[in-house]
Amino acid sequence: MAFSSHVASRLEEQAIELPSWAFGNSGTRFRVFGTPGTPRDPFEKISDAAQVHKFTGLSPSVALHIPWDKVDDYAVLRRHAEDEGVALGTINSNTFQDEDYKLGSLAHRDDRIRRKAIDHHLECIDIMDATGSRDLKIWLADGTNYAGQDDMRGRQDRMAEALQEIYDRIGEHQRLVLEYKIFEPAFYHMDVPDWGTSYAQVAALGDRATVCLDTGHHAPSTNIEFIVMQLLRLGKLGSFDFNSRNYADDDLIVGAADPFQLFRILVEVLRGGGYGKDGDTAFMLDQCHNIEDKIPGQIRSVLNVQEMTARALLVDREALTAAQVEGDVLKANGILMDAFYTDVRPDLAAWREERGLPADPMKAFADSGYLAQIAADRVGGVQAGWGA
Ligand code: LRH
Ligand code: MN
Ligand code: MN
Repeated sequence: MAFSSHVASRLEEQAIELPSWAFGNSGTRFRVFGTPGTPRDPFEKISDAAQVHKFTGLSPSVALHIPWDKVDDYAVLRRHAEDEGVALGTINSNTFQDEDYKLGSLAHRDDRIRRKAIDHHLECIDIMDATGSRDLKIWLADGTNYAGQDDMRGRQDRMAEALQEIYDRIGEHQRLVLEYKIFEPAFYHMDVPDWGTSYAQVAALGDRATVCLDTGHHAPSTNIEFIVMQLLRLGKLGSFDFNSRNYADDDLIVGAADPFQLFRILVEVLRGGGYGKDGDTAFMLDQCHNIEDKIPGQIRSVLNVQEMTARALLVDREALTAAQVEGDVLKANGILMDAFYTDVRPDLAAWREERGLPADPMKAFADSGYLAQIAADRVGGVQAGWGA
């Protein structure tokens, strides 16, 4: 079986942004295991990210995290990315690694600290102007550890005011995307713990403020595809941070723990008009590779997203609707499962070859010798890590 021309052309619309930090070393609080050839600076991270795009055709842009990817001249970094065949994408702010933010950033009681956090975001917007980025992604580590530690209502109000100041500085073609997370680093409450809070905050800001859904940021057994449906229905699903979780914010390879969940999410994305040219929901990865090689880890990740997208595109929508109208529970479910159980890998290999891409990107990259090359070239420098 080959893909229909409809499925084949819809697959061409896929773009998955890579996180620069996936190419640096990362680990747990127990140990960070380094990889030979790990990038020493943002330029090398982008070169590595470009390899993923070269072998898959799926990842034309790279997200930066500030200050992890701070450089003197962002125009130079932008040109480097373009030379490598990719663009600079989302700018992620960082208000979680500075001593001043122990008790919060945009929700902090202290005017000086709130000012510092707002100014950091304004600087990020300046960087976006230089990099040509559309999205400012804000994830706040703000929260408390103990009941009574602070006034939750006051924190919400201060955060709203600070977000407004940041939003007011966003350009006409730019967006503010607010990410939520149920817990960690705060363990009693987070100031943006769920999609509802993120939605309430961005709805108050305006049209160019939307929600980022990180697939690892929910309680176990949360129906994530329901949230996808609702945010698309409300026109507020700005972006995804894709990754996979077994326990908490594991940041493992997307689709690794539960490919069926990824499939269900993509079914709702397609249904809700969030895919490709239909809408402007950005697909991004937010992952780390603690023990596996990073570039192949990212290649595997984008292929997983592509594979589940292809399966979701195979859902027979007409038959599904008919079964739903008939109230035929098992038939409707069966139609979805038929698509999910279809092995699309041979068709995807053919689809790639038709487009001048390697049928097996994992193998083609392994055969390219790039990993051995960077291991030889990058000796002696200080490797970048998660946080540098
Ligand atoms: C927070 C988060 C957020 C950060 C990234 C490094 O857990 O998902 O997106 O910016 O991790
Ligand atoms: Mn994230
Ligand atoms: Mn996370």
